[in-house]
Amino acid sequence: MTLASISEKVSAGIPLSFDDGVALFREPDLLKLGALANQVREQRHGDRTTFNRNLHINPSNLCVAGCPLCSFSRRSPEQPGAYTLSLSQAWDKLKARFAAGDPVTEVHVVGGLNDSLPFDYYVELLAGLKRLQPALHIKAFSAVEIFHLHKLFHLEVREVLRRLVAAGLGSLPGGGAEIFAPRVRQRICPNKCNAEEWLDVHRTAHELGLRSNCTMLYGTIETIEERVQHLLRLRALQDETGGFQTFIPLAFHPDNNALSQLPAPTAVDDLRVCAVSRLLLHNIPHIKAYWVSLGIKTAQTAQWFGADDLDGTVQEEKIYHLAGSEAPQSLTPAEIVHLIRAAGRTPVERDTLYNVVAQGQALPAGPSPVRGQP
Ligand code: V47
Repeated sequence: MTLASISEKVSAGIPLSFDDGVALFREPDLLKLGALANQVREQRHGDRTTFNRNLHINPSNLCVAGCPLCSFSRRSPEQPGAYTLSLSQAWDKLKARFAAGDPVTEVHVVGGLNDSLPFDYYVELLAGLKRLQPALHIKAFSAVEIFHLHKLFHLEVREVLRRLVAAGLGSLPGGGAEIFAPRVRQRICPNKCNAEEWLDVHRTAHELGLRSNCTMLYGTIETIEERVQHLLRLRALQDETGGFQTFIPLAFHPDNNALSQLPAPTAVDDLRVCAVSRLLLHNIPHIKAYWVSLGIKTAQTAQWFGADDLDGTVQEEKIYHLAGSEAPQSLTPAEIVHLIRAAGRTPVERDTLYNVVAQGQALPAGPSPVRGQP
C-alpha cells in the first residue's frame, strides 16, 4: 500500500480498507498525508471552517466508573473537589451568559456516572434549560451516561432517550467511545460500557431521529491497528444509520490521572490522526479539531489536515483543563473568527446541527487579540 495507490482510491471514491488505514498511520510524509486529507476536506467543505457559541455544564463529577484515564471524576462526595450542582446552580450558568450579554446557541452537558441522583434530575435539568431559552440546542449525555441511566433505572435505552428528548434533548455528544478494543478498555476505562453497548446507544438515538457525534481517544496504550479498527466500526455504524454528524479525535491528556506516566501525544500525532480520520471516515461529514484538546495552534493547523470545524466558544470546560490542557478557558466569537481567518480559512458560525447562523459581514469584526497567543 503506497500513498499514491491510496490517493487513487480516494479520488475514485472507493472506501479505504483496514490495510490502507494502517499504511496511512505509518506514512512518514506527514505533509503528503495532510495534503490528501485536505483535498477531501476542500471537496466537501471548500475553505469554510465552522464554529458555534456554546457553554459546557458538568452537573456532577461523582462517578462510579473510576476510569484511570480521567482527571475530572471523584468516587465519593467526601473526596476533595467532589460536587453535584443543584438544578438552579446548573440553570444559573445559562442565565449568567444572558446577563453577560453573551448568549449561546448550544449547551453541552456531560458528567460523571452518579448513582444517587433521581431520573427526574436529568429531565428537569434539560426542561429548565429549555424554559430559559426555548431555541437552545441541548447536546447532552454521552452514550456511556445514557447506558448508565438505562442500567440504574431499569429502563430500555430507547425509553431513556425518549424521556430525555421529551424534556429537551437535541443530540448526543460523542464522548466515552475511547478505543473500542477490549484490551485497551480494560486498562483505561474498565467499568465503562463496552463497544457494542456504546454503538447500540448511538444506533438507537439515530433510529429515534437524533443526530450524534463520535470520538476516539488516542495516545494511551492503543496500537495503530486498534485505532483503525475503532474508526472502521464508527464508519460501519454510519453506513447503517447515517446519524453521525461529526467525528472528534481526542488527544489524551496525562495530568492528574492514573495514566500520568504516559507522554502526551505530540502535534505530529494530532495532525496525523486528524488526517487519517478524514480519509477513513469518508461517510462522516465533519471532522472537529477541538481546540481545548489540541491547543489553539494545532487546532488551527488541523484545518489543513482534514478538519473543517473548531467546536465553539466553550465556556466552563473542566475535563481537559483538569487533565492538563493549557488552552484558554474560553474564546469569544471574535477571537475564533480571527483564528480561523489567520489559519487561511473562511469562518462560518453554525448551530449544533451545522445550519449556518452567520457568515461574512454578519460575523463579529476581528481581528482581536487572542488570549494565550503572542
Ligand atoms: O468522554 C476524558 C475524553 C471525553 C481525558 O460531541 C479525555 O461535540 C483526554 O467527548 N485526556 C469528553 N481525553 C469530551 C467529549 C467532547 C468534547 C467536545 C465536543 C464533543 C462533541 C465531545 O473526553 C470523554 C473522554 O473520551 N477524556 N479524560 C483525558 N485525560
